[in-house]
Amino acid sequence: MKIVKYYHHRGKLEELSRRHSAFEKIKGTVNLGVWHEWTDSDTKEISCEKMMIFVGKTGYGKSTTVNVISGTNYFQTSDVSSCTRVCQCVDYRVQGRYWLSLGDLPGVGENQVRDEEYFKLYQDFLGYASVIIHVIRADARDYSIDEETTRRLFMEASIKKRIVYALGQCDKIEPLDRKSDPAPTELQMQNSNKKIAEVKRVFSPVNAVVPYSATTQWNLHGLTSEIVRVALSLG
Ligand SMILES: Nc1nc2c(ncn2[C@@H]2O[C@H](COP(=O)(O)OP(=O)(O)O)[C@@H](O)[C@H]2O)c(=O)[nH]1
Ligand SMILES: [Mg+2]
Repeated sequence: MKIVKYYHHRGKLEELSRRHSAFEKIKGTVNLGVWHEWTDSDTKEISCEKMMIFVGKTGYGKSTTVNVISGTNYFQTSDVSSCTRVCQCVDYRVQGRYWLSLGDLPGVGENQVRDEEYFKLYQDFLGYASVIIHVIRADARDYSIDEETTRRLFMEASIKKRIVYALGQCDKIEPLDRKSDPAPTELQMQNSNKKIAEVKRVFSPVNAVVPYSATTQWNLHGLTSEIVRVALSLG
């Protein structure tokens, strides 16, 4: 299996943990658990990685989420067309040759031919990823493509326990509110909790379903904490 990723940035873990303190916990773990070996095709340098990949339907906010978590603008985002054709990453050095990598994969649900290509791409990355963040949209009513993704790729117990369901775009949950405070109102919270219950019923997740908004950054820390928790719980 040959998988290809392009990195936009290689920095230090501190860059990330300054923004989201949960990532600090990765620091002392280089001698523990599973790290995947990776050979850079250009430099032939061998590194050990924990990779966290973002998957899901196109337009759900995967690229926006990686941008706001990393505090970068490397990942192109779009309302109209999917921008990502390969796995694009930002990498952070934990220590020595140990790296943490955040990867943005193309979104499915654009058209059938492309979906087949992307499901294959997801499959190739699944064995390699420490955490799989399946982005679902809080204001979506139809989960058919998300269910198909789950049915085709995420049924095995060893994969299921690595998935975090990220319930994105919570700022769009009804009833919409124009106030400047990013925190959802009481009524939005109630509807968000109903959505979480629905996602749990449809997908039977092993780990938490985390509501958040990439645009307002509401509960982004909740999301990064759960991602790191899953990464460390699996070693
Ligand atoms: N209101 C709102 N819009 C968002 C949020 N996250 C992403 N978007 C918008 O949704 C569109 C698609 O986002 P993108 O990151 O390109 O989705 P991707 O195809 O899953 O990578 C863009 O116009 C984003 O600005 C969010 O949390 N709230
Ligand atoms: Mg994208």
